[in-house]
This record gives sequence, structure tokens and C-alpha cells, in this order.
Amino acid sequence: MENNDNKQYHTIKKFQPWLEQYRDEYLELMAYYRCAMMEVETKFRVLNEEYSLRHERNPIDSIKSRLKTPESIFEKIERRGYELSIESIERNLDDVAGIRLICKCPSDIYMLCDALLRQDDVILVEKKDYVKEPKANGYRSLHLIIALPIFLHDHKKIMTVEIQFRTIAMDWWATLEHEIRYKKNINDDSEIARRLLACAETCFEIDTEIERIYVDSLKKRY
Ligand code: 0O2
Repeated sequence: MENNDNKQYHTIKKFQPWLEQYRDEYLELMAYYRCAMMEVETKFRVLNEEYSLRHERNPIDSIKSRLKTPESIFEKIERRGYELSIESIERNLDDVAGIRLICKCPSDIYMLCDALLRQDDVILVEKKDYVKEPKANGYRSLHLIIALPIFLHDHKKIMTVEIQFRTIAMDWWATLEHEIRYKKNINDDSEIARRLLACAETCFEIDTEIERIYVDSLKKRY
């Protein structure tokens, strides 16, 4: 089996001439995606601030943002059989801009998701709820694709952003699992896969107990 570094090297080599030809347009599109990520991050920072005023607690542990790498963009365009052009990247790929919102407990995920979707400049494009229905390997996370405007000096532009909502425990598991297994084709019924699934269940139990502790600690304060 070809390893990931090798695959990435071949992808970069194959698409290098295209990237050189359309460098300026590509960098411009990436700048717009960065602006969209800034908009979404700000929305969550505002929600976090407001929540802490009302409830003396921050629901957000941290926010991570990433722009999909050129090799990952080209790999996905090729895998899905899309045409390679600037327009095609923008039209067909919904996850070029990605925000990962790490929350303190599971109910924070839905509270923040609902608060975001109530905002009138945010359009829901797609929702995949792997918290309510985890993947067979144990992966839990709430994925949204949203569209929102960025305001440029003489016009506005609608951009898409992928948001992954996770608890600290879900993120811990997913980060390690990604490193150990995801995209490395480790067999689904291997011992490693079974042990990872067991860890995901333990993380779920911890999340459930943390949620109860938060609720009980609030009751005791009044
Ligand atoms: P990146 O860009 O390197 O972060 P795709 O894989 O994107 O072609 P789809 O249907 O868009 O297909 O995938 P989905 O279900 O929306 O999930 C995409 C992202 O969710 C992945 O990004 C991971 O970040 C995360 N994810 C999904 N499933 C798993 C999983 O089983 N384990 C872990 N650890 N993460 C998962 P990528 O693909 O890594 O791209």
C-alpha cells in the first residue's frame, strides 16, 4: 500500500503545472476562504462571550481553523471526478475552509449550532450528525456546511465553510484516531480498530458524566 507522504508527493507533482498557471486566482480564492473562516470564528467568539455573561461559563474550549491544503484539494477533485478549475473548486468543494469548534460538553454542541443557524446571514447547506449517529469506527462529531457572506470593498461574496463541533473528549479521540488509523486503511475488524472503538465508548461515557456534573453543579449554586 502506498503511504500518505508518497501519495501527496505524486499529487503535488501532477498538479504543479496547473497551480503555477492559475497561482494568482488560486491565492485569491484561498484569501476569500480565510475571510469566511474569520467571520465564522468571530461569530463563535461573540456567542462564547455572551454565554459567559449570562451563565458564568464558557461553552467553547477552543477554536481551530484550517484551509485545505492544495494536495488535499487536488486529491478530492480527482477522487470525485470533478473538472480542475478555480470555479470547480469553489462550486464543488464545501470543505476548503474548515472550523473545528471544541466544546466543553455535548449539550454545548447543539446550543452553539442552533445559535449559529438562527443568524440571518447564515444558510445551512448540509448537516451530518455523527454525535447522535456515530460512525461504525466510533467517530463522533457534528458536521455542518454553511454558506455566509463576506463583505469586500465593493461587493459581497457568498462562501461555504465546514464546521465540526466536538467535545474535548471527541476531539481527543478523533485526533489520535486520525493519526493512527483514518486514511491509513487499517482493517475495520483489526484489534487496533476494536480497541479504538472501545476508547470512543469510554469517551462517550466521560462526556455523559461531565454533562451531569455541570447540571448538578449549577443546581447546587442556587
Ligand atoms: P481534511 O481536509 O484533511 O481535514 P471526504 O472525506 O471529505 O471526501 P465527506 O463525506 O465530505 O468526505 O466526509 P465527512 O464525513 O464530512 O468528513 C470529513 C472530515 O471529517 C474529515 O476530513 C475528518 O476531519 C473528519 N472525519 C470524518 N470521519 C472521520 C473518522 O472516522 N475519523 C476521524 N478521525 N475523522 C473523521 P479529512 O478527510 O481528514 O480532510
